[in-house]
Amino acid sequence: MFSNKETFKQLFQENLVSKLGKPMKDAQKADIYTILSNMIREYVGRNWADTNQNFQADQDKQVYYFSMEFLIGRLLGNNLLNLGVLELVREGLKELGWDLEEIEEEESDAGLGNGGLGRLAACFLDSLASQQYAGHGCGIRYRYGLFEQKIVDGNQVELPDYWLRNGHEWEVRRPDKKVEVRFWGNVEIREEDRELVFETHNYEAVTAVPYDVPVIGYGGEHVNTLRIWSAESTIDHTQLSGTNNYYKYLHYDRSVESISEFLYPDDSQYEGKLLRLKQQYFLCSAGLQSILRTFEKLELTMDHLPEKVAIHINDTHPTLVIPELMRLLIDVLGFGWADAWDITSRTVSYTNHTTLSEALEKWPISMVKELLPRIYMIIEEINKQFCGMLMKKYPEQPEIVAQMSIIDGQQLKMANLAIVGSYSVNGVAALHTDILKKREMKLFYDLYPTRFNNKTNGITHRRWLMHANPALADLISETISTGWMNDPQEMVGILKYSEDFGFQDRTHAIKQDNKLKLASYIFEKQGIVVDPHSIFDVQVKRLHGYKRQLMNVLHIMYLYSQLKQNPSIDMIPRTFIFGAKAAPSYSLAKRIIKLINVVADQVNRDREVNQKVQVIFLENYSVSIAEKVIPAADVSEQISTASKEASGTGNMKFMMNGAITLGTMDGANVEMHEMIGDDNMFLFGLRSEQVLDYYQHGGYAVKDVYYSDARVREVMDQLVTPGYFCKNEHEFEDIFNSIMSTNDEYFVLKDFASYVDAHQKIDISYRNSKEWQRKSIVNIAHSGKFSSDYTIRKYASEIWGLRN
Ligand code: NBG
Repeated sequence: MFSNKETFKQLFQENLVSKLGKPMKDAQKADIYTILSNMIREYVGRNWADTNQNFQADQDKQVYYFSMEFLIGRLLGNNLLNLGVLELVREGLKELGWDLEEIEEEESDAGLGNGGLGRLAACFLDSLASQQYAGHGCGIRYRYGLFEQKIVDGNQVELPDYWLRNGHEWEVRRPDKKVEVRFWGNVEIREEDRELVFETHNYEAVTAVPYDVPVIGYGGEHVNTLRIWSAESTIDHTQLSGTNNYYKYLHYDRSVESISEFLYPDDSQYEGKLLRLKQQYFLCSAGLQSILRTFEKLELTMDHLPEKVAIHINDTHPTLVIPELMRLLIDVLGFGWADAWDITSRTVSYTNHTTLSEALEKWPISMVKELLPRIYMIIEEINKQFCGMLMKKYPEQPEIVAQMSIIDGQQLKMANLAIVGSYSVNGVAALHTDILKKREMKLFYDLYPTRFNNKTNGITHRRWLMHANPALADLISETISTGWMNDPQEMVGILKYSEDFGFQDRTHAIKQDNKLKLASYIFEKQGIVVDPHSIFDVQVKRLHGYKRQLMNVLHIMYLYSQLKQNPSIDMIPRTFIFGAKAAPSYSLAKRIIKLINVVADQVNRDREVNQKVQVIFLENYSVSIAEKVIPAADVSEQISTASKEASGTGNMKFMMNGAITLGTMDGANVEMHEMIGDDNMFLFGLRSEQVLDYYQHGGYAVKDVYYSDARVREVMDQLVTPGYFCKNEHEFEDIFNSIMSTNDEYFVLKDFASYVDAHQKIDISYRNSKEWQRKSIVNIAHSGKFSSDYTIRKYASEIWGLRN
């Protein structure tokens, strides 16, 4: 179908007529998008079916990646790329009068995730399929993705993100594969043939209907599945009679549908809602039932499950797979406890993504007991046996048993359950794993030393370089040939050109072109003309205290006041670009968004200053905006308080696109530094051991810094003094207090001086264009190591035991 441009064009036009009844001249952009994506889905249908057939025939071990979030973004461009027909289609469409990039804009972003954790899951799917692993995603088909952010008067306003408005061309509804998930009820325990039998009565049944999305691997032959579940009511409409029943039914129907209604907009903050618990169990139960069904086709006994199936849980959100698998094995399939536990704990593995205590999930016991009575009984039993073992091991230390217990007073600690019930626990960067082992999870590490391991995150170079920055990808291929596409570490081959002026000029020209494109996007969206020759200094990520967007904006306020005092300061013009969503309930984060916007407004309007500094807040940061902004960045701000950012993945995307990191020694920045050294990034701030030491001793004396550093005092005071940035002293008072009265939890003031210095180094370094380009090339050259292809290979061999 895509064998050459002419057949593509012809088929495309035929499809347009047969599917939409339109000739080419009447077609709209949306029609072009619909037809094109439809054609691709049909085209991959065969390989999709073949991939599944082969799995069955070869009895390959399958991995199922359970995640409450898959931030997949748009699929059209990437699917064309992976199928190897991107250029053919681009040219074919052009001849038909359409621009592929504009058509891509027609697709709504599937925003089924919050940030790094969800995007990681999406990169992993791409790497699994592209390396022909049998690895599938298991998630929820939320009707509303992460909220759409509007900025109104500088404030974040959240609107529903109805991403399914125009349908989702990539999915296939599979009603034949539906399963039932049960909530509430009461458990009856009986004895039958001297065995205990558990039966739940008076439960509420919900139908889980899967929608399958093909995950097309690079080369197009291998197609895995992302299966996302939707909740539907179970009652047969025809059985309803009488008004009362009708209203009862409506009520039930609403409550069922709400299960897959929306994604919780929290990032690193725990939302303890009943509905969220329902969502988690819904995913676990539906996903597991469908896995067992597939496994049964192999006609092996269940004790072979761990040889044929690996279930991975992305953070603790899907931890209920552990008791749910126990339930299915014991109550449905008749296994005894010990065998069921053996199978379960050899099947499940777990990734931890954070050490922030507010993000560690804990559920109220009363809620779990009521909503999932049988599951709760199983968790209680797991805990009883686990604590029994601990008491024998630590007879004199009840405090250790108490700390490790899964049930803690009135709460269920999900991380403890996840560790106890799985055979592998991994952190997402070397430093993070180290902190888990030595501090946060030390007791568990002492108990199960071989269970813990590190898997540094990665990003798919196909989306983040080949698709987002095709000119750079072409230049690399032209220079070292195309081997890097399948083995991205080959990109180190461009190192030898890092001092070649011709090569430098070309990378520079590509960056410049990307900056121009971003500048026109900004103009189109916000009517602001930015200087494409200024340094594009970018911080895009979720808004959170520890990520320290506040430090960034305080530095801009400092620059502003310097420029007001002396408008002729010699500095390279700088455009500071932000993009960030705040959890709707995180009020301090929302105040910081307001502050950024107020500062932006003041700076951009001030003619004395705006030739040198401009500030842009990109509304509604999303995967597709990331694809525009990252290739255009000169400086990548990765400035979290050391020890707080588990890994970061944005840092890797920027590096791959030649931006230089301004960062702390945190998360994966540490591993970037190991490869490229001090010369090729701008490091500043406290190290993680220092931060952790301070925490142990109650923090540092914030007032000392405030009183001793006049720059700090000036910008802090501006937060509570009417003037350039605030209308009245209360407007940003809570931000001021968040630092001064919580003892600056995130060390914003403590790191401020070294952050200012680092910015000055950037200014000096950028003046030497050759030197800057050299640094940029070194970054690109070494970024291949962060391709998620390698990360996935490690998961596959060291955790899942998959063959490739
Ligand atoms: C996030 C971390 C990031 C990390 C991603 C992916 C959560 C709970 N954690 O540092 O904050 O890069 O996970 O591992 O979202």
